[in-house]
Amino acid sequence: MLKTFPLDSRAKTTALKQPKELFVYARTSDGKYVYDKEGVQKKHLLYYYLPDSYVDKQFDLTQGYSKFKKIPDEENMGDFEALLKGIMDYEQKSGNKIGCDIITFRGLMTKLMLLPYNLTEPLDLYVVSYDGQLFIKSDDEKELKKKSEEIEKVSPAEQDFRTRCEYSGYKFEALCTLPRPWSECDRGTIECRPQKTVNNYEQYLSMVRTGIGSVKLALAGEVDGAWDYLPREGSPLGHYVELKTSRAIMSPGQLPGFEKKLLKTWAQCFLIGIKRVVYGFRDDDLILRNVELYNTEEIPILLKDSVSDRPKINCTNALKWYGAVIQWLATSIPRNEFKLWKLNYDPGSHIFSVSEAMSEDFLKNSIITSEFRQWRLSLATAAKASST
Ligand code: 0WD
Ligand code: CA
Repeated sequence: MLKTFPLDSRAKTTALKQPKELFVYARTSDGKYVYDKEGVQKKHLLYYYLPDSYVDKQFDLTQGYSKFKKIPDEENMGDFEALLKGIMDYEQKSGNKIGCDIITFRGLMTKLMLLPYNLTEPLDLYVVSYDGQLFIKSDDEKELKKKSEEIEKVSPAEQDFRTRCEYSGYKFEALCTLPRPWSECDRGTIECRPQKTVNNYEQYLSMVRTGIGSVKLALAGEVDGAWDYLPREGSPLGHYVELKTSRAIMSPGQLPGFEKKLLKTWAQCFLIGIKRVVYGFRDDDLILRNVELYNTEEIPILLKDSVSDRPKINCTNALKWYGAVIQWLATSIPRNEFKLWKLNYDPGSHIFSVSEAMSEDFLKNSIITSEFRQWRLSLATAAKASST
């Protein structure tokens, strides 16, 4: 069975639910995952701190490049097993199943939301319908293949520059964050930051419940740090900050590229309720030149007068597409059966479709781990027993 969905579909209204954090988890520097809330918050959340005077120091964002502790690409795909463990842990503590229609990574929903702006790029996702919910994950094999093909296309010199750029992003994060709020850090911790070795193993992840139209989603996303502090009560989402680096804009010709990045950043933050973005602008030698703060809610206004056309950037339009496509997914894929589906966009034919994946039972079983299935079975049994 194949179902297609037109790319010009738009929802009439885009009623949004206020995002709410359900739980947090973290990936440690040795690639393991931890789930205890207190420990995760205490040990793994970073705090933003970069006074303006630091920016004048012209930090070299490639410093320490040779010591970069980089996680291999194949180990850095959206880790579904870890996400399911987090859900299980949360459900065991609360005694209830997460009430939502779709469970996935925020990054995948960013891609889906921006599909009308990336019509030359394929999108390959798996959807597993299980226990009344849709679990969406990336097709890791295809993602890795895309990545290695990208590398083959460019010269070794260009490849080296790209890896340095990637490093400079993580370096910027290391430079402008602290392991604890500023007031609790000693001078050494603050001043040693330029020398700190950089790794991209460590991640703080937040699972957020949100919704658009009548569809509820649980999205897991990486959070770079806290802008100010973590409140003892109330939602932490408004206190988080997203960190980015970009090439300093030196000519009007570079503006459309930045606008597209800003659109992506907006979607990324908007989806899980992150209110602030800090951009570090660097020159072609990867020297930090300028730092700027953006409020997520201001970005659509900034982009209203964007110079980019074909297609013209418009956050409301992206949101209306997202509302429509999410509604379609939630209603067109039956959820009462344990089944594997494929969600594809093909840039050649411009066809966006959902199809049943045949004879790939092992895959659906490996996506939804047996541990998770056992847990959900026991939850269903308990619910049945208490209702009779
Ligand atoms: O294809 C992959 N390797 C992906 C991995 C795609 C999407 C996610 N992930 C992983 C992330 O590493 C993380 O563990 O899934 C988890 C949750 O990610 P998310 O928040 O849903 O992902 P997204 O919003 O796409 O990206 C958040 C951050 C990125 O920050 P920037 O500021 O660059 O957007 O996750 C990292 C990156 O730090 N990240 C990646 N790092 C290396 N290769 C990649 C990637 N392809 N994608 C995301
Ligand atoms: Ca970031």
